[in-house]
Amino acid sequence: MGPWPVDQRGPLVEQIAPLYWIMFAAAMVVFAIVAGALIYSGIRFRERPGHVAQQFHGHNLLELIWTVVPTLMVISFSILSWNKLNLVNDVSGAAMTIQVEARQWSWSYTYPDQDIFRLADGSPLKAGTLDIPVGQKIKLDLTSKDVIHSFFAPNMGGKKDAVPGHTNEMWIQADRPGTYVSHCTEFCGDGHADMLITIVVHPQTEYAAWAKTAVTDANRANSPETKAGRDAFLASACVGCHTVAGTAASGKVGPELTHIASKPNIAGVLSPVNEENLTKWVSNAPSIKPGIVMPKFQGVLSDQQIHDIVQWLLTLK
Ligand code: HEC
Ligand SMILES: [Cu+2]
Repeated sequence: MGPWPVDQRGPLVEQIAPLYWIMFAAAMVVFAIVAGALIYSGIRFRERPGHVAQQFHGHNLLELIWTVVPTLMVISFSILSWNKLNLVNDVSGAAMTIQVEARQWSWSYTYPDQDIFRLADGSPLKAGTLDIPVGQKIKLDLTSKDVIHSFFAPNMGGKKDAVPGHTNEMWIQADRPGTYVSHCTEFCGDGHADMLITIVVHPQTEYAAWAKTAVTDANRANSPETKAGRDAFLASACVGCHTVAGTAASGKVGPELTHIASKPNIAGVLSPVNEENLTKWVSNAPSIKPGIVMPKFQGVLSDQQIHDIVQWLLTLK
């Protein structure tokens, strides 16, 4: 996918892009005039043998021009932006609302309380990617658990901050299926660079099938017997590095763990994938594979927590 101003994939960004180009062109014109005038006067009026550098004070016409012109520009940009902002804020008529929660350093999306998103325990589906159907207006309710983050869907919509204790509304709509990867756009700490936003746009006819798979994955990952392990996993650093489909874990640093229990080995070095080996790995991966970025969790998590996490991983077949 190209940069959003030249690769527009939805009605909202089609409205925003022309304004971007107007402002960009105006900025280029101002830059050319200012830089041109600077270079011209530097050469023309400089001090040189037989020439004293000229001094100017109180040139009324010039001062008038460089006060009035920028003022008019700022006023017109404000009016034009205000106009587009109204469009970004206009969430009326959305087909559905998805709750978006940011935390250091991942996003989680809670789908509406509707039958197709309902898990076995009655709660709505919560996932680490934003999956939407093509051609529909989707409202997003943005909030944050810790610090201020910013949600940006460049090729199909606007950008808004996710602020703790507050809900911001925006909407997105895509007119072509595909996977769109964007990024948190508010510096939010160490892991900011890894805080990706993944939006998957499904063809209308395949959306229900996606929801069904996602709910099945989530039910499996959500089983009451292994809930303690799942909760411990989701509350620890694991989520920042690993993805488990059907949960809020969407890290991209390490391999996906959605089907870890069906793998032939752990990280290519420990086999089979059983309780003993997983416990060794999670407790102290660097001692097994030196130099690895996955830290040791012995002493960070309690033995009970590691045990619970391993029990849960074993159900991810
Ligand atoms: C800083 C990032 C990071 C964190 C935090 C982290 N991991 Fe990992 N993990 C990795 C990387 C990278 C690998 C791949 C290592 C390799 O193959 O060399 C890995 C591999 C694994 C594997 C083997 C995957 C496979 O496909 O073979 C498991 C299981 C695993 N991690 C579990 C966990 C658990 C459980 C936690 C939390 C307690 C955790 N990881 C935290 C980065 C991380
Ligand atoms: Cu962030």
